[in-house]
Amino acid sequence: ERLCLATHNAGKAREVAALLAEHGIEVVTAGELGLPVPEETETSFIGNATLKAKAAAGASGMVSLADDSGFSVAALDGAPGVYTADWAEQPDGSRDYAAAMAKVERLARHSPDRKAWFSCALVLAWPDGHVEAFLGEAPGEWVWPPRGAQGFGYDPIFVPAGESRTFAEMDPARKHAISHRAAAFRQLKAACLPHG
Ligand code: ITT
Repeated sequence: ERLCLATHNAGKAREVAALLAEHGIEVVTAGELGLPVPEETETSFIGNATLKAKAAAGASGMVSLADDSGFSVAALDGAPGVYTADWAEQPDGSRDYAAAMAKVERLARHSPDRKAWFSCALVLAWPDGHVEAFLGEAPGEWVWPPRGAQGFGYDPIFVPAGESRTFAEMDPARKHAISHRAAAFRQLKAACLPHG
């Protein structure tokens, strides 16, 4: 079985590929296939994941899986949320996550409320237009300064509920057991992957 992974983000691709590999599913990414990057015009994780999965299924003719995810801070009314990647975007198109994390700290440091969460929408799209959508969350707190070098994106400033280490301080297997991506994947698995 081969699936198109509708992402151009290497960190995500690594995590989703690892989750799928346990089920014997091989992936090829939209980046590897040279598919165009669709513009994310929706205002929800599910909306953007649907748009990316459908675009990849249409262009590749393969069953395609998209991940739209983000980081939310309670004191910022859920920002950056669907704009999590945009907060890291530089004028030259590259991404600076140290700057994005510093922006979170600058805007949220005055609030005693440190609650934060990651969200992950996973959408599977078939070439015939059928879609299945799943949403997972990981609750926790944001911390400052950033800690750890594993993972990607905003992992160095997020400590999941009940843990003392940031996602970036955990080994990948631990993050995979408790992450927003793992929560969404468990639902996808229950609904779509053959059992036994
Ligand atoms: P694709 O659309 O090509 O998949 P993207 O990076 O643009 O890649 P999103 O629009 O979904 O993806 O943006 C997600 C943002 O949230 C991005 O900046 C990530 O770094 C961040 N993010 C998502 N999951 C994360 C995780 O598990 N740990 C840390 N940061 C994460």
